[in-house]
Amino acid sequence: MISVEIGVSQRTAVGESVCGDGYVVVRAPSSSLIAVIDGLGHGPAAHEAARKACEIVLECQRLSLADLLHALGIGLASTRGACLALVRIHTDRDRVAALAVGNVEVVGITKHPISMVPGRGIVGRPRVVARPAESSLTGGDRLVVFTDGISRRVNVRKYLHLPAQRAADSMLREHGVSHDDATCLVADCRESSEGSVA
Ligand SMILES: [Mn+2]
Repeated sequence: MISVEIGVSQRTAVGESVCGDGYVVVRAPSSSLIAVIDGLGHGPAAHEAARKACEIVLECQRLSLADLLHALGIGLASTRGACLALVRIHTDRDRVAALAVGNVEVVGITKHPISMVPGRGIVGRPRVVARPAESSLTGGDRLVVFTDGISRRVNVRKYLHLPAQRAADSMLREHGVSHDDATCLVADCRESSEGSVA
């Protein structure tokens, strides 16, 4: 059994009044579901795509990641579309499943590597290809999920000494780009005794 501590930092692109990125964290007794969404471009149309995606993740939270992605594809068809990452941490089985489509990165600083296969396409448009990756998790593992408003050059290991929220804040501050919405989510796993709340 593991427990998960999550920190999120988000910033709206300079000159915009609404954020085109969105995220959802759903905690259930045996798992935590994380979605980080980048509505295409920025501004109100991107915000609407991200908002709609968050709504669908909440509605369809019980689906497998592949089925959830399918539901998102249908639900976002009326919007501009989005890139996104979906991560499910099975706290009861010490496992993780993750998939990403487009420029939302999932980086694991984990004992057992997660072989992420970057998905192609834009969710909400035809021909999206994405395959969930799975791995084991253990106490001390960290997952970092970020949109392309954070420079890809960020060295996520540099922030390992910081707790989740401070790490997310620091990565955004030091590697956020001003011309795009930016979201950085950090999930830290800890060993926890049986029966405690994840
Ligand atoms: Mn973006």
